[in-house]
Amino acid sequence: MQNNRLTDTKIKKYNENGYLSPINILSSYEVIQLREELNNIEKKWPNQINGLNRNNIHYFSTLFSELAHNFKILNVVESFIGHNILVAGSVLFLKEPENKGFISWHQDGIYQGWKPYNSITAWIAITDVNESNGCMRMWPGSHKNKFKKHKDTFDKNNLLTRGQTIENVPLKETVPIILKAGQLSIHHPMTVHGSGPNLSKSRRIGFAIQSYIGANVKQKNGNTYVQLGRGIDKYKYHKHISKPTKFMDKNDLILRDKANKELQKILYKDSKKIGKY
Ligand SMILES: O=C(O)CCC(=O)C(=O)O
Repeated sequence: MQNNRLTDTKIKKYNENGYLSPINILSSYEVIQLREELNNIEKKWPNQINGLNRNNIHYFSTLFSELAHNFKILNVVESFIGHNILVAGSVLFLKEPENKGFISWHQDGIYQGWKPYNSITAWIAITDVNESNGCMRMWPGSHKNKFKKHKDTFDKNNLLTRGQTIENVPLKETVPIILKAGQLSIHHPMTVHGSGPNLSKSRRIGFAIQSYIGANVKQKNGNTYVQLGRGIDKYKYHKHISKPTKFMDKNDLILRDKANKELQKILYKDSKKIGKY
């Protein structure tokens, strides 16, 4: 990798498997800063990152905003969705120690409303992640077979919005995504993936930019707010917002609330019920 640009072999691997990992992004100092930022927010404003508010922390945390706009991540993402990149959302995937919370087998693109599917999820490990603390597992090649049927379960331990689940995934074919804190894993919107509970004694934290989209991508189920990640947006399909300039700015929080309400409408379109997130 040169200047964090992926080699042709790596690009081929992503196209074959529908995911790529691990990719080194952050130093241990940067990871510690992010964890401290989270601890601070949780201590003083826990409701700002709970439930629906696990979405879009990068609207009001300058540190997480910098992460969503990290040039190394953008260099990776550019190889797959092109130079004109929009940051269209983020999610904190936090698993408490010895907790039943899990993520069922699913494909990200099914309820996101993007068209065309020129998008990518970038998942950054904020702690080490492994099989005992509930790392993601990917089903290689599953992105080539379009969308599969998802059943909404609303299981109380499921950390997905609707508890949407694909049945009969061949577990033996799935691969654990083991990462050191600061490493990145990326996946295609049609790649089947999920993760088990955290059986360990410490937290597992992931931050997903979900998603980076190409400027040519429309939202067919509602409104999405975006930030320009790189390049230009000649299409202007979405409302552009600025990056935060200070921590916990009131106006940025108001904007984040609006964005999350719009996101909820999209993710629960045609659902009989609204879940926790
Ligand atoms: O954090 C996890 O275990 C799963 C996250 C996920 O499903 C995603 O980023 O698409």
